[in-house]
Amino acid sequence: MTTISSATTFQNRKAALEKEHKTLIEQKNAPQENAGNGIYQRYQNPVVTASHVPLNWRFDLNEKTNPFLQERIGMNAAFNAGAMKWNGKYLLAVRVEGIDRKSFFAIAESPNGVDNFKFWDKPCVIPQTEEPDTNVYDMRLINHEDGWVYGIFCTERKDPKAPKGDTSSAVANAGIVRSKDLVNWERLPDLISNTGQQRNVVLHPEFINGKYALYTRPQDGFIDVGSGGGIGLGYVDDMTNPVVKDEKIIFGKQYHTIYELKNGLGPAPIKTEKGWLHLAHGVRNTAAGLRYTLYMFMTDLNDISKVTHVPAGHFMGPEGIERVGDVSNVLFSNGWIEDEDGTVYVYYASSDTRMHVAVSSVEKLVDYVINTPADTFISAGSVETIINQIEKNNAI
Ligand code: M1P
Repeated sequence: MTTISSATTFQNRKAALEKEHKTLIEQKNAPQENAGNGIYQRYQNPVVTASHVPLNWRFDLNEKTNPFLQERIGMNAAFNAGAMKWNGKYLLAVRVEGIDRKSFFAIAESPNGVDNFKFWDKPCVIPQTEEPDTNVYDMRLINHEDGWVYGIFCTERKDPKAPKGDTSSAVANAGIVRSKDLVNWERLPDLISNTGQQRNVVLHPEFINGKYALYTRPQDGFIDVGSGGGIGLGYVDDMTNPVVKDEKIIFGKQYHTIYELKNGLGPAPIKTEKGWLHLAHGVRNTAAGLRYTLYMFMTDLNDISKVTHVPAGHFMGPEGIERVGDVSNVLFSNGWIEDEDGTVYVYYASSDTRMHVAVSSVEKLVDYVINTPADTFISAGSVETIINQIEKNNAI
């Protein structure tokens, strides 16, 4: 009987792991081969997964201390990434989740926006407030006109009011950091609002009447938005003292829609000649649990509280492999990039597990948002909308 020496095992395993990792990172991505819907084109491969996390984050690579080359720090998922173009590169601020259930942020960079995403050397170090975050996730990156890049994320801590023995109740709020280089992050105080817990908070990229404008999502509980909910809008005088004033719901949840149970804004909006383009997620309940889809809407260029266009239904819903993961039947997006030529890279996560990209353009998205029929909220209305289209087509 032959035995494999630990040295051989170590060296063989190291070579095999490095080869697998390189192949994964360097795998070319291409648009899916179908005619699609004319609005966006999904790409074939996920752009970032837990397996993209560098080997030296996961493995102790010292043969003396790890002779079997075991994975010491496992990664569970890589999803819900903020996005921005930075020095000509496409960056994702990925929510990486370890197998210890803790999420953290790490920047992955691609030369072309669709493949070759490589993580920077180390995960982001987020300074703590007086009360440490138990978990942080879903960072939105916003290049604000004040010259700072803001990262607004959800910070979660144990609910101090939870009854004894309740080890799962939590409180969610918006944590805020800012940076000039995306390496060194300055922590600002957490958001101060009077409307309960907060998640999916996003900073508008421009000042509005000299104030910072924040999209919010007030909620009564950690998961249930309760009587609260909807996408809110409020104003902050100074981000170093982020007290939200005049918070009003600009896009509420609505009966028998894809945002019946709750909704939340995705990335910061894109400015176009016709209005501000928004990407959001809507949640409805089903016998199989919650279903998260992405939807779009537009707000007025001069009054960002005024919703001007809302296409009916979802923009993207989970398909195929996207339907399966740690939290199945979920699409979530908190990052997109508008390129100089008007191309839009929509980065979306499926089922709280992996990141994908779909490619569109400002022109196509504006056409979609403005010219897609709106929801009539009743079946008879949907039939009327279809018949109108058939008759217009018959008249061509
Ligand atoms: O599990 C689905 C999503 O649930 C939450 O989003 P929301 O507050 O809108 O329901 C977040 O935890 C999000 O990270 C997660 O993807």
